Amino acid sequence: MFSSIPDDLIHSLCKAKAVTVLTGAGVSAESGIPTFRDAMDGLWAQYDPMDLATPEAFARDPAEVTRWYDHRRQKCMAVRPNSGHYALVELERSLDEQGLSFTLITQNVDRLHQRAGSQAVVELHGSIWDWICTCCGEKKEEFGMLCTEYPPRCTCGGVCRPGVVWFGEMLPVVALELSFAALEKCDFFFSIGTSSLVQPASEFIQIAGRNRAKTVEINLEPTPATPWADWYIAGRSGEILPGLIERLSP
Ligand code: BV8
Ligand code: ZN
Repeated sequence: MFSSIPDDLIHSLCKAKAVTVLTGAGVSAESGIPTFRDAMDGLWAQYDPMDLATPEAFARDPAEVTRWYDHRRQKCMAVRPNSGHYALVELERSLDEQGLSFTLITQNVDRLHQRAGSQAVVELHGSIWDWICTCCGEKKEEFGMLCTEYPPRCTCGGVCRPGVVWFGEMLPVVALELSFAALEKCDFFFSIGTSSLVQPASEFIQIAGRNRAKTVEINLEPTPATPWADWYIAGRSGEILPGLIERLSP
């Protein structure tokens, strides 16, 4: 179970004109996708994601890195969005209906938010379903398709890499611009299911707070973001979010 949702949080959210949400791997955990800090399973248990999710790892062994991503893609294909994803779809719908603003910034690459029906999604770290040719730069989205060769090849013959942002790589400019605009505009900010250890997403709650937004963190455990949260609710997002969104409906 989780700690209860404070009335003043509900009152503040009901008055919000622009809501920005940041999600991390914890939001997909209840769908069955291991978080970055969970031990990887089976064949990959002895690997540290922080080592594999780097340009150096791909340069060293593109076949191994693309096998790892294909293994994760299989997991993503086998699971469904959970009640936390759907609660965020409901929040977006109700704000849209009132002509109010909603932006969902996700660090996740699994596209479960979009599969649940979220529309205004900013993929800060790209998508595990995209392949980008390292030679001609062509980007292909192959949702639901697994690799037949490792690494996959482009029609130009070039080697393809996963369409995600690796550690040490710059974030997509458009995703960053959309994120900072949403942080500037929002008067209510959620940080949900993230350890708040990876920059620049880990600074978003501070930016929102400095822009006078009310901030809430929903996470299994406290994080470096917790001191910046007006409210911290410990628990599972799949349990907390539906109850929270339900209390908004008149
Ligand atoms: C950048 C895509 C400018 C790939 C990811 C030194 C050298 C080089 C770089 C750096 C450096 N020091 C700092 C940096 C910057 C670096 C960084 O922050 N490193 C950290 C590790 C210190 N950042 C970058 O490199 C970024 N680029 O800054 O560019 C630059 C460039 C060069 C040098 C300096 C600066 C790019 C970062 C993007 C990396 N790519 N993903 C892939 O997926 O394979 S990051 C990846 O890990 C995820 O996308 C996510 O962002 C992160 C994991 O974080 P979380 O999502 O928070 O997941 P985690 O498992 O950690 O936590 C889950 C939480 O949920 C837990 O707290 C848990 O308690 C909770 N939870 C679990 N279940 C539930 C739950 N909560 C609620 N309900 C539940 N049911
Ligand atoms: Zn190509």
